[in-house]
Amino acid sequence: MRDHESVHPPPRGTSCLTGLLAVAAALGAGHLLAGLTGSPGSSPFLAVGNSAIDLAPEPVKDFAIAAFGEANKTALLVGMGVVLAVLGAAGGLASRGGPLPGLILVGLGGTAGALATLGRPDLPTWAVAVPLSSTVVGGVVFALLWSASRPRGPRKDTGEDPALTGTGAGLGRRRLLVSTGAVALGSATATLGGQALTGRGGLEESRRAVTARLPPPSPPPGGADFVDQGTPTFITANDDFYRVDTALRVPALRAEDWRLRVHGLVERELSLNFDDLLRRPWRTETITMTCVSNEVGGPYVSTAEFVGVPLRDLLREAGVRAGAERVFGTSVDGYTAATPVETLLDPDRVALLAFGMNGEALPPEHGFPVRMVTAGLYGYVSATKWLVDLELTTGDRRTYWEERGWAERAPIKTQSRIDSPRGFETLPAGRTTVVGVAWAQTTGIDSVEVRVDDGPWRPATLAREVNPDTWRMWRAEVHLVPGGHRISCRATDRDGHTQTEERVGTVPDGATGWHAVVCTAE
Ligand SMILES: Nc1nc2c(c(=O)[nH]1)N[C@H]1C(S)=C(S)[C@@H](COP(=O)(O)O)O[C@H]1N2
Ligand SMILES: [Mo]
Repeated sequence: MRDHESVHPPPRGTSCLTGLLAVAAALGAGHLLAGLTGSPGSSPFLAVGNSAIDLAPEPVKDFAIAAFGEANKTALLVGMGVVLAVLGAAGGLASRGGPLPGLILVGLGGTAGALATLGRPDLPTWAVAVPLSSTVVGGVVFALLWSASRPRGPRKDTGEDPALTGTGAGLGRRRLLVSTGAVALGSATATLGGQALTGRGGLEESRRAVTARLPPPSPPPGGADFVDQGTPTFITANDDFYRVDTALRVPALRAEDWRLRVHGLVERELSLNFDDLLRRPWRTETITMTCVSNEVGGPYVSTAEFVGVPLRDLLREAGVRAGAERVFGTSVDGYTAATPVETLLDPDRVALLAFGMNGEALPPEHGFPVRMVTAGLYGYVSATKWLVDLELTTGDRRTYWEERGWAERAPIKTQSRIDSPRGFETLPAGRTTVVGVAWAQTTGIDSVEVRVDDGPWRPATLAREVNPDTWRMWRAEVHLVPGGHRISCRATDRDGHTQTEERVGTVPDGATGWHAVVCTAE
């Protein structure tokens, strides 16, 4: 039989498609299996993406945050999609002479998926079965499509072109069409099925039930912002609240399934479920949170009214033993952060195990069902989301960000930002109003000053102070003669410390420098 057949390499487009579809089938199958086994993080696409985030060198992460802002995860997913598509197509092309290169590529991809899964702290070891199975699916699909893509026709020496004539070729094309269509449809269905299974099932219901138990949000404090002139609103709506985390897929943890363990250097270990937590006295606290990755003038600062149980109460209930220096928190996705014990025990410090945010249960992206919030410390040492474990420790265990070069102690630095005019805006010459925000959590803002070019510093008018843990809006009238100008601002906190002009970057413990905008008056 074989003697009378000759096998011709398929058109290049078909070869590319074969590789692409094998990748799609493998990832689709993995996504579906991850959903079926209830371990969404083992979906090969997500596991590799998460490992990429964890392994990315610090400058790459900084670049991603700076270039894509809060869309950095979408950018990563799209980038991975493009890379995988190119690899799949290349594997298909390389396999025109025989299926081995493509199969090797599938195997390499599977190895990457397996390693990524094994490396995730939040996944059980058995989850490695998910990328392994999807590798098998990818390999089988590739082999089938590869053989279907070989047009079989009469031997070449008959002089006939099998691509143009012969019923064998026609049948082959139909077979190819049907199998590629089936694989494409199957992959898409599996991906959507996985998406549905790993999705927000039951999460919104759980959030609604929590929201129903919360007091209504306080009315926004009057006189605390200059929204009409261009500052943010004093309270940041949940949808507008900045978001920074390492979670490619937002953990879906229902309040009903949540448990918190408090252990380590304590007299009595605590293990609480959500109802246990809500039985303790709550407080409502308005706090301005800030990310250490916020550049001078940057957007990673927002304010919300949080509802939660003071961490101090829980720590005292557990009984802090001598030698405990840090409260080491772990999130359900394996992220870790540590806060000094003395800060959390300080009666003057606002620090909550929060479950409410602006009158609602925490949104999933902001840590539902329970997160920490601590006034005055950057988020990466004080605000662990999806919190499930608190261990009182001595100082020797490193956290996620400490392993990546960030400081152990990270009080928020006094800062101010100009919100209007915007950089490079053109304004009418003459009087103009400059507005912005300033923050010095726990201390409070004493004054903000503004200057045009190298002119004298002039005091800004401050909006009402709501509490020293929140930002403070300010405004100032300036006079602009026609031409280009540079408007700068600086804040002084109640400790009498004025922001330094010295520009330092965000690593390792937060940026400093004066914010300035360049604009033109005509
Ligand atoms: N589980 C988890 N919690 C986390 C993080 C994270 O990556 N994972 N990032 C921290 C950082 S760096 C900051 S600034 C705050 C941001 O909280 P937000 O996204 O609700 O604004 O969350 C903190 N909590
Ligand atoms: Mo952060």
